[in-house]
Amino acid sequence: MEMTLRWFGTGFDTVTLNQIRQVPGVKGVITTLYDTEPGEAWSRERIHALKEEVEAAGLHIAGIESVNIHDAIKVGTPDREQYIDNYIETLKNLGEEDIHLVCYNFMPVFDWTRTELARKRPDGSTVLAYSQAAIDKINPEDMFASLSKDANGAILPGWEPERMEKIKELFEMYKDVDEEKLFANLKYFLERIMPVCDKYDINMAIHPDDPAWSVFGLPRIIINLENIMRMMKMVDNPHNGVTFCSGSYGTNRANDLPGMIRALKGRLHFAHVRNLKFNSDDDFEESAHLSSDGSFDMYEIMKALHDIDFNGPIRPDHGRMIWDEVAMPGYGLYDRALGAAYLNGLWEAIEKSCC
Ligand SMILES: [Mn+2]
Repeated sequence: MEMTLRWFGTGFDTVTLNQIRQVPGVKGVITTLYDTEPGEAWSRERIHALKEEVEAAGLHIAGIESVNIHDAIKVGTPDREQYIDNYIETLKNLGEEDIHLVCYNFMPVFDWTRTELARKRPDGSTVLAYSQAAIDKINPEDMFASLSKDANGAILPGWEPERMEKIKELFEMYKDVDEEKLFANLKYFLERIMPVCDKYDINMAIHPDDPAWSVFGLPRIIINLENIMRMMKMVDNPHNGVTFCSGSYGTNRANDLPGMIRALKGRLHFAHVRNLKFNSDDDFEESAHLSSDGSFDMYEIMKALHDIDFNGPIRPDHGRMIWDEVAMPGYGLYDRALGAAYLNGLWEAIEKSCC
């Protein structure tokens, strides 16, 4: 595995490339062109400039998170053809710049959903949290306003203000899209992009829906092993793979995380590893990465990745906000750096004790 950190780009991230370079064991970043719209083709020039900027800091681009999917593709409207063509153009340009990993998601309307961005923990740190009781009380149109007040001025990925202005329209667009339709539209998209992925050896890594169940009555499909297997079988190409995100699949306590990892050998292209602390089955908060601070056994998760000879990029995921840092919720430097050091420590111990 290769330890990386997510970086949103100059002007969008409070964390600098020089700071990332000082995190022990981190040589790569997972990044994006944060100011592009879903559906827009990324020019080779812009990708090249991003690559040069990262490399000038002594790092490299280990993958892209995300190239977002336009709603027309998820809904399956006739104008999807143009947006898929644009996506293919982006993949071709990434491939020509020697970038071979793309994370994306296929979630309708909302990306990840949390009800709090700064829940206070007993040690004074703040974390993202989710409570089903709070969701049940809220009107989806008010979600954005309730979250943005705690965002520290950051634009949250998937929660861009211009997108949230159109929220009613978006719900209307998705009104006839059920799980079967969403699967069919994902299949159509994947079949269209696989030739360019084959040509440039690009691994597509779908990110799970977060939380891993239906929210506000919208369909969610990338939620458990059964559905992932269906997704991989329907377009059976090794480039059609997954991002294993422990914090997203782990929201559903029925998901056996190490077991899922072992079942995904060969198709698991990217890993997000973080811990959650459950207060009840439908109330959880993000904790420090350490096993003892949350509900997951992080050793078993890393051991499963080791067992399948995982050699792709891995990154610590959302961190707590600690030491008075002001940053995008989940994406401060300090706690993610602690997470990276801890995960690297687990890996070294597993490696030296196993074989
Ligand atoms: Mn994730």
